[in-house]
Amino acid sequence: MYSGAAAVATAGPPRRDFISVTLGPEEVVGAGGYNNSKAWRRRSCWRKWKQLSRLQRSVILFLFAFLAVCGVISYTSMGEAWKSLTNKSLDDQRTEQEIPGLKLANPAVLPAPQKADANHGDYPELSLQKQPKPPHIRRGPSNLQIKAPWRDTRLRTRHSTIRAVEEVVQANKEEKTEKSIISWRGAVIEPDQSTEPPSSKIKEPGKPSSVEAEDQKEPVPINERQLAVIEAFRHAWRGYKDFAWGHDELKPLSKSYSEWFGLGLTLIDALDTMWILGLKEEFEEARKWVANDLVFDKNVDVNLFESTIRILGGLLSTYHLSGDSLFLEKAKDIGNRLMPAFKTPSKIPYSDVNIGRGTAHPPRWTSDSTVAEVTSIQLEFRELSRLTGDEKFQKAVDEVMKHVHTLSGKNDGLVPMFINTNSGQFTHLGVYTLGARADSYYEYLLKQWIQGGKKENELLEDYMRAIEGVKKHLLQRSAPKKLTFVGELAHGHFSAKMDHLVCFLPGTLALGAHNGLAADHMKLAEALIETCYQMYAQVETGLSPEIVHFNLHAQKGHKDVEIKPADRHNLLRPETVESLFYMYRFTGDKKYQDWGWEILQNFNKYTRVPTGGYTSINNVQNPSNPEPRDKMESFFLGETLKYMFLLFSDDIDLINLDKYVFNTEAHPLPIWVPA
Ligand code: DMJ
Repeated sequence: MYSGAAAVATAGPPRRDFISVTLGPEEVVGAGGYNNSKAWRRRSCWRKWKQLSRLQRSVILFLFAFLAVCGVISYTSMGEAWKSLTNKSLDDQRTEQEIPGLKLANPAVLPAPQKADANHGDYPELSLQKQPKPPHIRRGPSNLQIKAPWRDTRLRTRHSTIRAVEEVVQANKEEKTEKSIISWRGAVIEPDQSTEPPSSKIKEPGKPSSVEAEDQKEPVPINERQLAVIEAFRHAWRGYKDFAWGHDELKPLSKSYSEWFGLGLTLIDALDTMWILGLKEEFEEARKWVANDLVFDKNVDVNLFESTIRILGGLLSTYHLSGDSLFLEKAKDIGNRLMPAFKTPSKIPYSDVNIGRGTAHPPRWTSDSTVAEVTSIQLEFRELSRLTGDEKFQKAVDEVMKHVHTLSGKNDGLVPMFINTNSGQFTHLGVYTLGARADSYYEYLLKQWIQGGKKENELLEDYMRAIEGVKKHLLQRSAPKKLTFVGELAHGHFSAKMDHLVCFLPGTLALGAHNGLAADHMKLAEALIETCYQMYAQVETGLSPEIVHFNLHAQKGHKDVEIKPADRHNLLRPETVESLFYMYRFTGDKKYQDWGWEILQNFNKYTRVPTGGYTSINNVQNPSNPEPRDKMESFFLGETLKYMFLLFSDDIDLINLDKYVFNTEAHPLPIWVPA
C-alpha cells in the first residue's frame, strides 16, 4: 500500500498491490480435523506466520494496530457521551421535580463590569467562577475601597426565573384549587399573604454574611403581591414607552410628555427599579437609550439637587447593580457637569447649573439655596469620588456639611429652610419643619454617617441633636385617635400641619435604631408610621393628600386628619411606602405589608390610566372624580413602586440594609464599610 502511494506520486497511473493469504484445510473453522489443543494451535499459527512474506506480515501487523487504535478511540468517546447523557437526565429529573416544565439557570455570580461599548444584547453568562475585580475600583481612595459593583447575584438570577414564577402563579389562579401554597424550588409562594398570621418568617438581619456565602443562597421566590407591583410597573412603563419615550415625564391622559431638564428623567430614575424587579427586556431597551441617546452636553439649566438625586444617583446605583460601566461613565459625565454649582463665594452651591455651558446661578428672585437641596447631594458625590478616585466631588459636598455643622440659627438641631450662597448664613430664621425644603437634610445626616462606616461623628451629633429638637418642638398628638405627628414651628408658634414628605421620618428613625442608635427612636418610628398610614386610611380614596392638618381637640364628626382644598392633591409620592418598607424589614410585622398593599390597590383604583401610566390626582377626597392631573412623576417608578416591591419581599438580601444605603430618590448605594 505504501509503495503504491509512492508510485502514485512518482509514476503516473496507480498500481495496486494485493496480498494473498493461503489457508490450509486445518485453518478452516468447522473443518473435520479441528484440534483444540492449545499447544498445537500455537505451533500451527506460528508456522503459518513464518510462511508469510515480510510484506504480508507488516500489513497484518499494521491492520491489527489500526484496529486497536480505532477501538480505543471509539471506546473513550462513547464513554463521555454516555456519562453526559446520564448526568443530563439526572439534572432534568431534579429540575422537573422542583418545578414541572421549568429549566432553571445555574446559580450566578456577579460579572465583571462591561466595557461601555460592550454588546449588551444578552445578560452575561452565568457561571460559578469568581470574576476579576473591576480595574477602576482599584484607583479609588484606599480608605474608601470596597469591591464594586457587587452583591447583585440574586437579583441577576431573578431575571431568569421571574417569568416562570409568573406562569406558575397564573396557572394556580386558573386552577382555583383549595391549595394554599405553591411549591417552587423548595420554597413556597403564598397566594394570599394577608391571611397569614404575623410571622417571624422574615429573617432577623443579623451580621451580614460574606459575599461568597450569599452567592450560594437561593433567591427567595417572588410572591403575588410583588407580581402585582411588577404588573403596575409594566403598565406605567407601557405608557411612558408609548407616549413619552426618552422624555422627562409621561402625561398619560393627553398621551404626551412634559420636559423638565430634557434628560429622560423617568427612564433614568426607573433603571435600577427594573433591575430589582427583574425586568430584563425593559432594562435592556432603556440601557440602549442611555448608550445611544443620553447626552449631557446640552445648553440646559438643571436643578442641582434634582439632577443629583435622580440622575447621578440613578446611574450610580444602576452601575452597582448591573456592573455595567456605561452607567459609571455617564455618572462621571453628569457629575463633572454639575460641579460649577459649587463656585460660589460661600461654597454653598447654587440651585441651578447649565450643564452645557458650565455656568451656575441661583433662582432669579434670590441668592438663597434651599437647605435640604444643598445638604442632600452628599451620598451621590461622595460615592462618585470613591469610584473615580477623584476627590473633588467629595471635597465639595463635605465642605457644605462641615459649614452647616458650624452655623448658628439652628433650634436644638432643627435647621431653617434657606441658606444664602454669598454669605453662607441661614436666612428666613425661625421657621422649622421636617417637610419641604428641610426634610432630606435630616435623612442625609444619618445616611452619610452610615455610608462612611459610622465614623463621621459630626454627622451623627447633628442627627441626634435634630431628633431631640423634633421631640422637643414639633411632636404632638392628635384627637381623637391620639396619633403622634410632626408639626411645624414658625417664630415660636406651633402649627399642626404635616406634609406627606415628612413620612420619610419613620423609616429614617428605624434605620438609625437598626444601626445602634437610641431604642426610643424605634418607638417614635412605630408611632409615626401609624400616623402616616392614617393619612391614607382616613381619606375617602384611601390616598393621602399632599398636606394634612391634625385636630388637636376632639370634635364631634371630625377625624384626626383635616384637609384644605389647596392641599388635597396626591403626586404618587413614595414616603409612606418607603417607611413601611423599613418598618417591615426591621420588625417583620406583616401589618406594614398589608397597609402597603391597601395603598397599591388605591393607586390602581384612582390613578391608573387605562391606556398606560398612572397620574397624579387633584382631589383625594372625591372617589367619583379624583380629578386626574395628567402627570406621572418620575419618582413613581424610581421610588414608590420600588419600595412597594421591597416591602412585599421577605428577602432581607434583596438590597440588604447592612450593605446598601438608599439615597433620597430610592437609589441604593453601597455602604463603604459594611457592618
Ligand atoms: C423625591 O424626589 C425625593 O424623595 C425627594 O427627597 C422628595 N421629593 C420626591 C418624592 O416625593
